[in-house]
Amino acid sequence: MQLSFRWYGPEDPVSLKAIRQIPGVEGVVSALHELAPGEVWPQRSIRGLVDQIRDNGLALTAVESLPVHEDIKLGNPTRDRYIANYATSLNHLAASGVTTVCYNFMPVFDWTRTRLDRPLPDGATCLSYNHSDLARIDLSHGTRDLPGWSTAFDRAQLKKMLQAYAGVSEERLWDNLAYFLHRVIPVAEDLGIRLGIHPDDPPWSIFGLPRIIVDRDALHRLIQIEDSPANGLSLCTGSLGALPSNDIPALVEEFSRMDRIAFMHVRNVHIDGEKAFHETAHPSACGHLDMFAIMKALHKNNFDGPLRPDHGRMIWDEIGKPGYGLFDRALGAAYLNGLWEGLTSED
Ligand code: DNO
Repeated sequence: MQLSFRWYGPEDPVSLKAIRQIPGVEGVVSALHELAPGEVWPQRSIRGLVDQIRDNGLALTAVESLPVHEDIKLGNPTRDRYIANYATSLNHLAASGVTTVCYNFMPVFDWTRTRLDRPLPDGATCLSYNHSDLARIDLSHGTRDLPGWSTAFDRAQLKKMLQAYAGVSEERLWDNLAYFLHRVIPVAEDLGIRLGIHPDDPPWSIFGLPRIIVDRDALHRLIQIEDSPANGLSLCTGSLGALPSNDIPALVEEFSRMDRIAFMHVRNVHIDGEKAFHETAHPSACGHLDMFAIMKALHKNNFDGPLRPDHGRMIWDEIGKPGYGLFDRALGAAYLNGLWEGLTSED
């Protein structure tokens, strides 16, 4: 595996220098965050990002994310133009040596939580989700009251977006995903790029919107749409792990054996009840996932793609982007590196 760390670009309060000082971390996962979904990623900007990372002694091990425009998810007639742009961006990324690209197919909202600062008994804070709290959020005046999304949509924009999805069933969304993959996977394959879909987080419908990348059946259906190693997964243990019926070590074992994991997000989660969870520190003892079993499955199947610790708690009075501070993620990286060293030295 290539141990990596998410970096939000020059605006990130966590510097490349700090990331380089985390033992074992070889690279960062980043994106051109200033561009809107659907825009072509210019060669020059990609090269600038790659050079800046390299000048700091690291590599760009994956792009997270190259976002999919809503018109593609909706199946609107304009989608062909955005798919062509996507293919152009893939070409430009390949020209700069990028080989792993993460994306998701969640309508309107990416990851969603109901609290960004839930206090834990030890004084840390974490991200958490409770479906009944979500149900109480009033979207009639936009996303104002939705944690993490407060400035994303005003009332009119959100209304329009939710109305557009009213006619999109889960099956329609699958059709739209297949339409997209039939066009971009052959391009990625030719370029030597692996696309990895990120599961829906949380893995169930929110606000009546369809969400489809939620469990083992969905992952199988996805990889069969285009039977190519270029059509892979960004397997996120915490997203899928919010559903106790998802056996995470078994999924990691199964899909890494098939060589369909392009990218790994490894974090732990504590289930608080039905459709309710909070995020914990990475070690197995802190949550419900068996992190050793996850790393063991990857090791056994010679996983050599990028892997990153995922969200961290806020600890040691750090102030930063919820889920993406330095300290707890660095502890996560060191822990995952330790598990890996243990596995490797047994070879
Ligand atoms: C959350 C992340 C996601 C992920 C996208 C990938 O912290 O894992 O936002 O980057 O869903 O497209």
